Amino acid sequence: MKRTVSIQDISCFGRCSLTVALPVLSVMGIETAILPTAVLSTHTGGFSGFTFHDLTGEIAPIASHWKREGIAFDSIGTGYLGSDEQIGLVSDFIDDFGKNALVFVDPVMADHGKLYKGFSPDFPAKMAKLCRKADIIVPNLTEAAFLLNEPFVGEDYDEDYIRGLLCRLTGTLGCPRAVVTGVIYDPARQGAVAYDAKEKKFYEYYGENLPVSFHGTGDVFSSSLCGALTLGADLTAALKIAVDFTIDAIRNTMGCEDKYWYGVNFETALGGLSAAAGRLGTGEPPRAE
Ligand code: PXL
Repeated sequence: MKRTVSIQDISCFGRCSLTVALPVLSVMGIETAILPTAVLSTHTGGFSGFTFHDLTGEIAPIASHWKREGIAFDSIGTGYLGSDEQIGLVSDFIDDFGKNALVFVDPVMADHGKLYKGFSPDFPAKMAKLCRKADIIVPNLTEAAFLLNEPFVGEDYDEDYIRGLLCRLTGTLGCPRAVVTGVIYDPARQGAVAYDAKEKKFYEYYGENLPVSFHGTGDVFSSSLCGALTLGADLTAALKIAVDFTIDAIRNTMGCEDKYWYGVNFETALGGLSAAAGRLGTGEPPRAE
């Protein structure tokens, strides 16, 4: 069985970060350890008055205990990190545990052209340094612009822009693969485009562009993508699994837009994800059409 560790906060309510990653990775048949970086009553995007209990001081002691136990991981997945100090500690964790592991960094910090609440303007440069240690990074278009210190182009882009962005992400940040999410060329389709800088090859996969927006869909996408890659899927199969799962989850949440910040009903799409993950490596396509 593959083993992963997911490093991000626990937002107790509001389906994102660890409350998404743990069930998603588990249902894909992956043993999932967690390294919680903070406990919040809810995430920060849509609720007011949330609590925040910082767990930065726990990261190094947990890592040392795992070292003493000889615990190793097939992959390390990182998500929302609340401070520069946490980025430094996670970077040390990757040095200690990442030699034989796939290092998957989701540089969670921004959306819709803006940094999330609580992040200082110099945070993206620190996150860019962490991305250098990754095998693969998964920014949305806003995060990609912040990582590169470029203006956010909004919806005004074409295929050349996306391909250039991916080349700049891998070239400037120094990670071999990058995926950008939320790509829409044709208003009917939405998906993800990836670039493998060693192969000099692009990959893309699109599904239906549903006319709704919910909080937490990035975490649904990235945890399923991390799971598929951990199971040995190539980028073609992994993008399909993650995009299809995310769109299923969004479709199953339509009608709940009045509470968009409660996240998506990804629970109702876990059965399909489990089946798709189970078909990986069997020579079958990752998902029945
Ligand atoms: O979904 C990303 C995320 C994770 N964790 C916390 C957040 C957010 C986005 O707002 O606030 C605490």
